[in-house]
Amino acid sequence: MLFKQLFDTVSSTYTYLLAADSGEAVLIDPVYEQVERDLAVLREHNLTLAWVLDTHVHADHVTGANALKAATGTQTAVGDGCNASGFDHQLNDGDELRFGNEVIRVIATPGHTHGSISFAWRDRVFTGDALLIGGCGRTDFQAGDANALFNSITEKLFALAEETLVYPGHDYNGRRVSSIAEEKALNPRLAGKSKEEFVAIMDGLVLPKPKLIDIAVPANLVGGLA
Ligand SMILES: N[C@@H](CCC(=O)N[C@@H](CS)C(=O)NCC(=O)O)C(=O)O
Ligand SMILES: [Fe+2]
Repeated sequence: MLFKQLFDTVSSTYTYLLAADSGEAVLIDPVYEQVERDLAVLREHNLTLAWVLDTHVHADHVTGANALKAATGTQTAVGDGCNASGFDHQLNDGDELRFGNEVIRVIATPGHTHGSISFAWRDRVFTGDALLIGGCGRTDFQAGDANALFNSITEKLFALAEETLVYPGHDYNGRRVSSIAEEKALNPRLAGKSKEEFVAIMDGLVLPKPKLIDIAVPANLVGGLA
């Protein structure tokens, strides 16, 4: 097994590389500008890219899905609820993805966007922007819904084993990994908060829109630039 957490400094995005002993690999949330880096890592470790998985239609960067597909012939997939047309597969809650002797389980975690999903693998979960370290994705665009996000986090993600490692889609403060126990106890938006309090926090956020949103969302609905 091989696992790597890769980072794009421009968008503060984490891309995850998972590989089975057979050499079949998965990339979660690749960034278009980092495709050459990702291909180099695959070559370096003699890996075959089996899947590119996007946790959602990103608003802040263009996905590397189509470019990686053009370069390697990989299959691409995104959440069914994203209504994205450019991917090979649309994923739903409970779906299982296989690579070598490894299995990834899809967990529907809507709220940051309508189609946001998380991926559970071994002792870890890749939460996209549903659950961030000490925070969560904003809910003010792409059919975001703070009520739905609260349910996704508290009923789906917090139901995972306490020791499950949480690998987020972004971190803007240099943090790399957390755990379900840590987020339950310490996440300021969630620890000891009712749904009403969480929704009030999310409604009260005043955030500028992502700089690339008008480029990224249309591109990502068709799998990104080729
Ligand atoms: N400054 C960044 C903002 C990125 C942003 O809004 N990120 C979304 C995820 S797509 C988010 O939920 N951020 C959480 C936060 O800023 O609290 C940009 O312009 O791209
Ligand atoms: Fe996002």
